[in-house]
Amino acid sequence: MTTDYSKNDILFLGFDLSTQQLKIIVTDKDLAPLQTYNVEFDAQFKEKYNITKGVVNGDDGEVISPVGMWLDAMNYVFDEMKKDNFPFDRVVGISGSAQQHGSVYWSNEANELLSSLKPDESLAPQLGKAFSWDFSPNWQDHSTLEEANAFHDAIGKENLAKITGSRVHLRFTGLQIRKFATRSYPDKYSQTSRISLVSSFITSVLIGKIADLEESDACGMNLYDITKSDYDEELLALAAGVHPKIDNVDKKDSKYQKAIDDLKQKLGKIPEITYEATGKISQYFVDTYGFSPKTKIYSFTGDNLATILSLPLQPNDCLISLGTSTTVLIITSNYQPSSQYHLFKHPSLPKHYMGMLCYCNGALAREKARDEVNKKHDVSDTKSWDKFNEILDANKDFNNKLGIYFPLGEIIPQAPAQTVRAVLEDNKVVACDLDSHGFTVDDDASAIVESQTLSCRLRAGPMLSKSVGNSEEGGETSVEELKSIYSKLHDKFGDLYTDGKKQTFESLTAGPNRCYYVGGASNNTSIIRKMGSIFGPTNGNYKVEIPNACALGGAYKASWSYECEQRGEMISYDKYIKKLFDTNDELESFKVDDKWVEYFEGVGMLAKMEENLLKH
Ligand code: XUL
Repeated sequence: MTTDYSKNDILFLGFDLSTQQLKIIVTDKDLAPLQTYNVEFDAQFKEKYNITKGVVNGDDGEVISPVGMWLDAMNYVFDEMKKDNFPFDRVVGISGSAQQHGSVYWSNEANELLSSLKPDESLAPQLGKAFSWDFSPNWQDHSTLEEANAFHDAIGKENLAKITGSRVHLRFTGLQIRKFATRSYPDKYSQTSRISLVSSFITSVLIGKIADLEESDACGMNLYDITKSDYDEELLALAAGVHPKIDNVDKKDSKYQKAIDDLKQKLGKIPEITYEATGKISQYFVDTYGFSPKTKIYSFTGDNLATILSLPLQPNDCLISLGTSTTVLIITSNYQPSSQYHLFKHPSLPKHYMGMLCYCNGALAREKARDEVNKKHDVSDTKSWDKFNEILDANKDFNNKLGIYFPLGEIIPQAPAQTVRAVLEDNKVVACDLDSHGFTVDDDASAIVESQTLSCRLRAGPMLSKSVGNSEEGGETSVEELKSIYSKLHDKFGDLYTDGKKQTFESLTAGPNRCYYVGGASNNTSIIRKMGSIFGPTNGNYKVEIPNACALGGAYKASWSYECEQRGEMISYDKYIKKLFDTNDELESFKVDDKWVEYFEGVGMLAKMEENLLKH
């Protein structure tokens, strides 16, 4: 379908380079999405690159993506746009997103090759020699257990989270670099002139020279000290394989500092978050596709970071993504790191962060509970949510029953697969089996949604702690009442700890500003109403559909940056993006009673249950 662009004097492009496809979205200056173009890697490049679902699976959990395939994908999508008579010359700004943590290894010839590309010829063959390795570790890679142990032993879990915003994760770039430099390809490492993240790799191709890393995406490396806004030298030593304790290299040995400086130079500097363009589009794209040479390229970022740019999110807002897994993204000015979640710098709001909670057990666990409910009630359509929802709707209040439903091993809290049910009896948390202590299969329906939500809400608490009492609508419980409820909770359960941290009055009583629900289960009204009543945002719950969130976030980053540049000053991103409330029909608000305070007992129960669970 051809789009009529005659009314659009200026256009923006947002890229999303994900594991299985490259998508480009076109937006106008009013943030309206006009058209999308994409290429599925398996559909076009399966044989050429020997991929399955966009990646090559190697031994020992190695998962890698061919870099040449990404270049082919860029040509493919731009060629499609050209066939569609897309007016490239109207594009004034481009930004976008890419899968996080992946790294690209450039050779010494890279800059020379990037800046002298011949028009009308494909990128991949021309840039064949620009890489010291033709692959990029994919975020699904789990071949770095050895490196994880090294980081862990040297720095410790909580300490690493404190410095870099995340504990050790197998996919994180620092570990991948250590594996590359010390174990898999030491030769190629020494032939590497620069290392990009996937996000800065595309920025580099578009501007025709190697671009700096983008600061928020750089927080996903386990190398960057977020509070100091600089690399952590000890972490660089680990990645470069010269750590005194782990690699037995003496700090006085000249090799030590040389290796650190060398890696620092390979990674390049990390400029702070900015609206300023990284550069103008390279001559190759001007000549091959007809872009204006004035087209600005604004730094690309990670896909999760771009997602938060696609919605009118403000500080203290939560975006709850209810897919196979559950992910909660939180906009916060509180740097409260924990080994249980991630913190990244916010890609467009200085002095703000994006918190990210990732749970493995989301939809699958709820589906299991639904199946059992349907079995008990002889529901003929075994996949129907009607009975489950009926139970959920009937149970508006907390009824002292919770469960830990982990059909898969869980990340938050880190625990093996298990199911634990418990009731509150005489102020004590009593573990029980099904059909004992009054805990029935029907109770699983409420207990699973309540427990999952409580876990998210609890972990979000410390990040939201400055938000108390900021309701636009008013009417929240008074501080005195809250204090008395909190002290009763304390009398009952004593000090409550989540992930080894005390749940304070502030962290418990802090509330989100707005909550947005996306993904499969957000279409289940009963589930999101229950979740909304526990999250208790002060300014409303919204269900949204954002099918192209990462690409859209990229396009909005471009249009915000462009407007800032026009005005010569930074416009606050949350104010800029607020106009989406007027233009986006997909933002559906729903009202539910705020039951959070009533769920304080649930907080106590869950904390005690997790304490016991983690002892296993
Ligand atoms: C985030 C992560 C994934 C990828 C997916 O930490 O690894 O969400 O970014 O593309």
